[in-house]
This record gives sequence, C-alpha cells and structure tokens, in this order.
Amino acid sequence: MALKNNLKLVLAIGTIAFAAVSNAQGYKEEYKMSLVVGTAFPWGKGGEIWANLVKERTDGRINIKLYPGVSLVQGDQTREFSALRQGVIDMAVGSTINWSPQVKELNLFSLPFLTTTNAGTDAMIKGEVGKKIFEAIDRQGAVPLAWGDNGFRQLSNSKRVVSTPNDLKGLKIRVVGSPLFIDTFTALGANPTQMSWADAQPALASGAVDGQENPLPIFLGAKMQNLSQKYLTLWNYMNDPLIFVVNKDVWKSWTPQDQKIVRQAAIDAGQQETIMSRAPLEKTIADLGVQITTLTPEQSAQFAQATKGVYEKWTKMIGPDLVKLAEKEVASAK
Ligand code: X2X
Repeated sequence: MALKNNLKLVLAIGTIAFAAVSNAQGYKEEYKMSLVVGTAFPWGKGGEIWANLVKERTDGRINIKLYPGVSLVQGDQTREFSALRQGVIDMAVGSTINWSPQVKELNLFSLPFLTTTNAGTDAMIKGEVGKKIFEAIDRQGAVPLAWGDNGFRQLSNSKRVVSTPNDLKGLKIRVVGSPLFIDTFTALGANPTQMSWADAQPALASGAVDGQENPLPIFLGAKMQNLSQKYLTLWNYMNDPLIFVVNKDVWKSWTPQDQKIVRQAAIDAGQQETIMSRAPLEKTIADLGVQITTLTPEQSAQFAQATKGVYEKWTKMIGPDLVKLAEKEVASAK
C-alpha cells in the first residue's frame, strides 16, 4: 500500500517536472551563477544585479541562483572556468586572474605596471583588446557578455611599510592565479605562496603568511585590518577586470530574445558594478588604523624596473601582438 502510494507520488512529481520543463522549452528551473565573493562586495553585488535584471526582464523565464565562495568548485577559484565550460556552472562573474590558467590571454591584465589608471584599463577593455580577449574566451568554449571591475590590486602586510622592492624582501605573500604571480613576487624579493581566497583569510589570521594583494573593496569587505594587515601600499601594479559569462550550451538553449536580454542585463550590471568598485575607500581604510603608503612616480618606477623581466617573459606566453596592442591602447588613454 505504502509502496503503491510512493509510486503514485513519484509519477505525479515526474509529470509536474516534465510539464515545467516543456513549458519553458528546455529551460532549466534554475541556473547556477558562480562568484568568488558575495553581495557584501561590489563583485557579488554585480552578480546579484545581473540575476535580478534577468529575472525581471524575462518575466521569470530565467531564474538564477548565486553561489558565492566558488562553492560549485569547492572554493578552488582557478577551476571555475573549467567547470563553467563543462556545465557544472551555468554562468559566472569571474576574475581574469582566476581564469588565466585556462585562457592564457587573460594574463595580459596581470602584467606588472601595464597600466596604473582606470582610463588605461578602460581603453583596453572597451577597445580592440577587449574584443580579442572575448574571442579568446569564446575559443575556450564560453560566451563572454560584459565587463566589470574588481579593481587595482594593492599590497598589504602585517610587518612594515613597503615603498621600495627592498622592503618586500623575505615577506611571505599570498597570491592566486597563474604562475605569473609567483614570478612577479619572486622578482621583487618576496616569498610568494599560491592559495585560494578561502585559504587566504585563515592564513593571514594565523600569520602563516605576512601579506596579500587585493583591491580595496576586497580589503575592506574582508575586514583585513583584523587579519593583521596594518600596512597598505597603493601601487596600482595591476588591474583585475571581471567578465560576465555564460556556458555555451546554456546560451544556445535560450531564444534569441532571451539571449539579448541576458547580454544587456550583464552590460547594465557591469556598469553599475564598476561604479561601486571604483568608489574611493582610502580614507575609510585609513580611519580603521591602517597605515597607507602611496608610491611616488620614482618609487613606482623601481617596482616596474624590478619586474621588467617578468613582463618580458610573460609577453611571449600571452602573445606579443596582443601585448603591443594593449600598450598602444593604454598610451592612447593618456
Ligand atoms: O582571491 C582573490 O584574491 C580575489 C578574491 O581577488 C580573486 O578572486 C582574484
């Protein structure tokens, strides 16, 4: 008797599920969006805005659930792009750093001192470089839709003021992404260790590492002043753009009308996110007792000089034509 009822229940659920799927012509009930950080950060907020705009503008045909903490890949952000390609993740707002192990062109943005200004960054992502990067992502099997901003990455540590490469000597610095970061911090005399964002926070708290590099909204959102990060150097050594992407099969399953809506929503969310990400935070952070050092042009030149070899080595891996194009677009922004 119980068995018979169970069978009935299973059949009923199956019918309902089938009806739901066929109504939406193969659309999923819910799409999974991967993010490294949640809505307490501009990055996570950008993802939330995108999801809300899509739901609203498709009258609920496309429902998106946020998965911050890259939980769909157990917190290993450098596996996010592969999971997206394979369909474990339906969509993401991702960092160029985290996807650079799979999309080598994305290392471009991590070349030390390629640009130190938002104008330089925008000249690239809104110019020919942006198009070429999107083509590279497309070739790797995902659909890129829009740009956002994680921001210029600034250096913090628990030990001392850093204003010359010499000050970095021997400091244990947490980095993420491709081996480019190991090369950069090794060239500067530091002792870099690769670890995920999830592991970085306990490592800073326990003193297993002395320092890290991240944009100010991440520093503030993660309350790094409470993770012994007393010294902060503003050096703008690289900008980390964000990219809004969708898995290719998911993209193909949507009508052209819905594709258009999702793309426009990503562009709108990216613009709002970039404004949030670029809001000035220096004073707020200084008021928390963090000692801030802003490099003079001469000091900045010393860091650029010390990492010149890394820049040259990685230019070959990224593609000299793409790097040349980027340099040209950055120069045109000045
Ligand atoms: O892990 C980091 O440092 C972060 C949050 O900035 C990225 O995902 C690149």
